[in-house]
Amino acid sequence: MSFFKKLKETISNIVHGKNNKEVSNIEDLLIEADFGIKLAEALANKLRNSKNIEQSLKEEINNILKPLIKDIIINRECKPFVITLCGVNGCGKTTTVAKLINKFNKQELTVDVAACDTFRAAADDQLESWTSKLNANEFGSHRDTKLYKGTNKDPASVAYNAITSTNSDVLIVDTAGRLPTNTNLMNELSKIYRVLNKVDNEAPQLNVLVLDATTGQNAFNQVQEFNKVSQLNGIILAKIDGGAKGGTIVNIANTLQIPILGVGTGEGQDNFERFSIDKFLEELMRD
Ligand SMILES: Nc1nc2c(ncn2[C@@H]2O[C@H](COP(=O)(O)OP(=O)(O)OP(=O)(O)O)[C@@H](O)[C@H]2O)c(=O)[nH]1
Ligand SMILES: [Mg+2]
Repeated sequence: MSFFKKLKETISNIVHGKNNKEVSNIEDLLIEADFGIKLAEALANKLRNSKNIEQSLKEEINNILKPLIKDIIINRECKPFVITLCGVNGCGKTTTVAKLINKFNKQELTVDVAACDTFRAAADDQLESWTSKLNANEFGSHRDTKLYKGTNKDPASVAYNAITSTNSDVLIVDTAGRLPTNTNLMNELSKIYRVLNKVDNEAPQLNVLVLDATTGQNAFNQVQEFNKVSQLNGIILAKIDGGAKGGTIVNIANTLQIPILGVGTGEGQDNFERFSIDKFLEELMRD
């Protein structure tokens, strides 16, 4: 049964039975829907005296999300404006690179990409097919004879070469997928940040975690662990077309207060939008 169906059932029991136990059922329901224990408790308490629980829940979620929904605004005075994308394997980073190049091109910004996923051989081809399609210059691919250092490229050296060589307005750094439990790979990521930061002490201007919106409770840990390596100042929710795990997203927003900078709505370069709270609530409350 969907979250909303269960919620409606519980609400109807409360309305008819005025049973206090049902209010704690709402808390359980919110926990079950991945809102996290603390937030579920806080929300259930707020809803306790509400005359219209469904409406109040929507308002509470709206209040949590609204201040965190932002667009990516490039500061044109800061050149290059560096955006790093990190996240677990397959979450949608490289596709997001393409979506961002496309978005910035429409704003008449020039974009370069640093191919810092040196882990997978196929990563090169995937990124290159996007950058050539979208006319973005790419640093560090195997066709980049000036910067390519053979196999076993150090991703931090690709990042260094890119930030010191680019003439573009924006530099997007694609990184390899990694699990936050893998210390070596997390150290490799922090080296990328350190190198960028050494060249420009404000870089990366945006440190974005790409999160697969369909990930359940584990998403909270992912965000928390990546945030420890280098403070995130944005989240992009990829694959929201696959159905978002609503509770987790509200819990992440509420607890970690990291801005949500957009959503991926498909596999194409145009499938990138501002996060819509209305659509999100509609999805969450769907029967
Ligand atoms: N439906 C849908 N699919 C997406 C979206 N974003 C990415 N994908 C698909 O998800 C798969 C993985 O996407 P990638 O962009 O390669 O993910 P990644 O994080 O770069 O993967 P690794 O580099 O291997 O860690 C691909 O098949 C993409 O087409 C999205 O917003 N919606
Ligand atoms: Mg990738």
